Amino acid sequence: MISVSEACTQIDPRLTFAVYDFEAYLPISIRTWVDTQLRNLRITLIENGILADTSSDPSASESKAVTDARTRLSSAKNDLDSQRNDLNSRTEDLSKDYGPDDVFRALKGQCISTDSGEYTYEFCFMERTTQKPKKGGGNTSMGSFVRIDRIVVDEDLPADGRGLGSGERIAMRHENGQHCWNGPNRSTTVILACAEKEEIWKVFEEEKCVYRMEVGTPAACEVSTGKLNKEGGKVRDEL
Ligand code: MAN
Repeated sequence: MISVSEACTQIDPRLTFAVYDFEAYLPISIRTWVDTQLRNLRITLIENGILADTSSDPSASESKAVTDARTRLSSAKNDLDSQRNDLNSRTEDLSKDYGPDDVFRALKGQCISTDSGEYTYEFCFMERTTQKPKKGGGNTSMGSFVRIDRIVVDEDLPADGRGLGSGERIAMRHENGQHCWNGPNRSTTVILACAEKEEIWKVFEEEKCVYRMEVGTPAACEVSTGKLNKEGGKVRDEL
């Protein structure tokens, strides 16, 4: 049993002096009654979050109301942090070049692949190019997307239309892929031309670990039907 003065101290330290002498003069039955009342009062105060519950953890010095408020504050802070991160990544994304009129934004992360020679090649729009040996083994990075350029090509267009043709084309540069033994870090230029659907037409290794992919996409049709002209490009649209 805690003494009346101890119980009072836990409720309010200023009560110690007031009850210290008084308690000694009380008959035991009344002391027990006062003690029970104080216990009940203490329990009520703890249950209502006004007083800290130090019975199981003597070092606890916060009331439930304060602990609850602290938990709410910490969760609001986490929420704010995640919204800030989200805003930062959206702001960063808005400043990225997704091509004329952002035509490649909708394709971001879409991947297409084809087999060529000993490898399967994959191109993920606005992200990366990779090479994977057909007979098994891990992926080799052929570069991460860095920027969109325009290059002039001059090639015969195959009868099926699946080729670059000639004129100015969008080129997506991918750099800093896996280091090539005795050579550079792998890099890839993906050249885009108009097609009915996304597909890789050809893959070349122009020099050791420097790759070129020719890719068809409807997004390149939008670009070649005037958007480049508006910006002063000299497109000869032969598709
Ligand atoms: C791998 C592939 C090839 C490349 C060689 C260079 O075999 O990535 O494309 O030419 O490594 O050692």
